[in-house]
Amino acid sequence: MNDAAGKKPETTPADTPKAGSGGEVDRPAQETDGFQLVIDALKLNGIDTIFGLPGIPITDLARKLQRAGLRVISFRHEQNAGHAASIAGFMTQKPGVCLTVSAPGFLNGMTALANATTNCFPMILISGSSEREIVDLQQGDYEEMDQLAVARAHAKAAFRVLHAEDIGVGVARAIRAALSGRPGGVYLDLPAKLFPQTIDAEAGRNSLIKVVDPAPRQIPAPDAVQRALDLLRGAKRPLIILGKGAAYAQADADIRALVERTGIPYLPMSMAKGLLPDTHEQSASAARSYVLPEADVVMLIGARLNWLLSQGKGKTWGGKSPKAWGGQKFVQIDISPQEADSNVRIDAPVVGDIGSCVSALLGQLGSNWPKPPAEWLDAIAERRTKNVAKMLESLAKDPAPMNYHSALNVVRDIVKANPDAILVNEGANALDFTRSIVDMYKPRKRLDVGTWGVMGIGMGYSIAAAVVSGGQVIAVEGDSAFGFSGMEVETICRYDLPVCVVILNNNGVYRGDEANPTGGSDPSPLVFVKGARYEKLMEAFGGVGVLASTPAELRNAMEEAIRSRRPTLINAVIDEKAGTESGRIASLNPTAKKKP
Ligand code: ADP
Ligand code: TZD
Repeated sequence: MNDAAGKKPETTPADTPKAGSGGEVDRPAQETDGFQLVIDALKLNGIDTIFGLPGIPITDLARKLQRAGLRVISFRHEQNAGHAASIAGFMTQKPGVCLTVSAPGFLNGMTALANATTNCFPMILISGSSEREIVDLQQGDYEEMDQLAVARAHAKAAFRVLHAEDIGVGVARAIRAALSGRPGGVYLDLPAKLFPQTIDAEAGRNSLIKVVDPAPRQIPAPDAVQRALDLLRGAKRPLIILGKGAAYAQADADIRALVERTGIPYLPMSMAKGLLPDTHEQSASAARSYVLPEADVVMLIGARLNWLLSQGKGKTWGGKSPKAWGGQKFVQIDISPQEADSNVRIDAPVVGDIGSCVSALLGQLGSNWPKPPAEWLDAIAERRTKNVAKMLESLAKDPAPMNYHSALNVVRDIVKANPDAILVNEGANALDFTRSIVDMYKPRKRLDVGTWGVMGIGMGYSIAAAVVSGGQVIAVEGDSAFGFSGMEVETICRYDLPVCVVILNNNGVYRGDEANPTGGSDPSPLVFVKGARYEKLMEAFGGVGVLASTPAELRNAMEEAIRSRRPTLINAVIDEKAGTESGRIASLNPTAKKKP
C-alpha cells in the first residue's frame, strides 16, 4: 500500500516484529529503522529523559529508549507525564519530552501541552498514531483520531513524520519550535507505520540534525534600551516586576545586579520568587497592594499583564473603575515582540531575550544611577514592616485544629532550613497562603499552577523536579488539588524519589463544611469524605505515610522525610472551616460565597 504522500512504502514483511521476539525488529546491520532514528535524533540533541506511558504503538519505543540509555519515567496517567515534561523544560531550558499512545493517551497529554504553551514552557509531546489512511477516511481504526488537527489549536507548532528519512528533520523542527523565541509546547505525531520502516543506515545517519543554537540570543536594539532607561531614570516611584520568564531565562546574576544597582523595589510573580531571596530588602511583596497603584513607572521583566496582574488596569493599579488606566508607564522586557500593548500601552518595549536585555540595560546604566526617592522607599518599608509583623502574629498562633497559617509556619521554617529543596504548590487557599507565607531563597525553586491556575500539576511537577534536580521536593497540596494526580504516589515510590507531599486537608474544595441545601443524602459538590486517610495511599506502595494533627507532628514528619529522603505523604489535618471560596481570586467568581 502506498502512503498518503505517494512515497514508496519502506515497511516490508521482513521488518515487522516476529512473534515471541519481544517486538524486536530483525534487520541487517547496514539498515536502520524508525525506532532507532527517533532514538538517535533525540540523543543527538541531548534529550536524556522521557516522561510517558506505554501502549500501542509506542511500547517498543519506550523499551528501546531505555535500552539506549535514556531515562524513561513511566507514569500512571499521561497528563501527569506531560506536566512533568513541561516543568522539566522550564527547569532546564531543554524541551521536556512526553511520550503517549494514540487518541485517548494523546488527549490526556494535550492538557499538559496546552498548559506548557500557555506558560511558555518548552515541551514536546510525541504521540504514536493510527493508520492515516483509515483515520482520514474515518473507517474506525484502533484509537482513531486526527491528532495533528487537534494538537494544532493548542500547541505552538505541530508536525507529523511519515517517512523514516524525515525523522531527523521532524525532531529538529520540534526542538527549534519549542525553544526559540517564546518557548512553548510542540506536538510531534509519529504514526505506528513509521517505526518499523527501514532505510540504509548511512542515509539514516546523514538524515539526522543536531540543532545548532536552538534558542538564539536576541539582542535588543540600543535605542529601545535607552528609551527604557530614560523612562526609569525620570521615575519618582519606580517598580520592577519579575515574572517566570525571568526565572526561565537563567540570567540570575544580572537580574540581581540590575535590581540592586538601580535600587528599585521589586515584586516577584509566584514562580519568580527566589530569583532574589524573598527576604531581600528591596522586595515589595509584603506591600503589594500599596506599590501597584502607587508606582509611576513599572518595568516588567518576563511577566505578562494578564489576569494575574489585573490586565494592568483597574482598581489594583489605582484606576478609578475596573477597566480604567491607573496612570502608570510601562517598560516591558520580553522575547515576544507581540506582547507589548496587549492590555495597556507599553511606553518602552524592549524586545529580546532577558539575558541580553538585562545585560544591555546594565551596560548602559552608567555608574551614577540615581537611587529612587527616599520618600518612595520609606513608604514601602513602612508598609512592609507593618504587614510582616501582622503576618508573624498570625503565624505564632497555635489553634486546634491547625489552620493554614499554623501548618504553613512549619513549611516556612523547613524551606528556610532547606533552601535548595524545590517547592511544588497547588490548591486555592493552599496555593495563596503558601505563596505569601513561605519565603523562597533561590531561583526556580517554586513551581506552581502558573498562568491557568490549573489543578493537577502536583505529582507530575514533583516527579520531574526530583528527577531533574536529584534533590528534595516538597509538594504543598490542597486535598482537592492532590486528587487530580494522587495515583502518581506509586510512581514516586517506584522510582524512590525524595518527594515529601504535604496535604493541607480541610475535607473539600476550598473548605469542607458545606452541606447539601436540600437536606438530601448526597453531600455538597464541594466536600469530600471527612477524615480521609490520604497517608495510607503512600503506605500502600511502600512509602511513608504520616497523619499530622499538630504543627509539632507536621514538623517532625517533614524533618524525617528530608533526613531519610524517602517518599513521604503527610496528611496535615486542618480546620474544615479554614479557607474561602476560590481563595484570593474570589473577585473572578462573581457568585462566590463569602466566608461566614
Ligand atoms: P508570570 O506568570 O510569572 O507573570 P508570564 O508567564 O505571564 O509570567 O510571562 C512570561 C513572559 O516571559 C512571556 O511573555 C514570555 O514571552 C517571556 N519570556 C520567556 N522566556 C523568555 C526569555 N528567555 N527572554 C525574554 N522573555 C522571555
Ligand atoms: N479543575 C482544574 C483542572 N483546575 C482548576 N483550577 C479547577 C478545576 C477549579 N479549582 C480551583 O481553581 S482550586 C480547586 C479547584 C477544584 C481546588 C481547591 O481546593 P483544594 O485547596 O483542596 O485543592 P484549598 O486549600 O481547600 O482551597
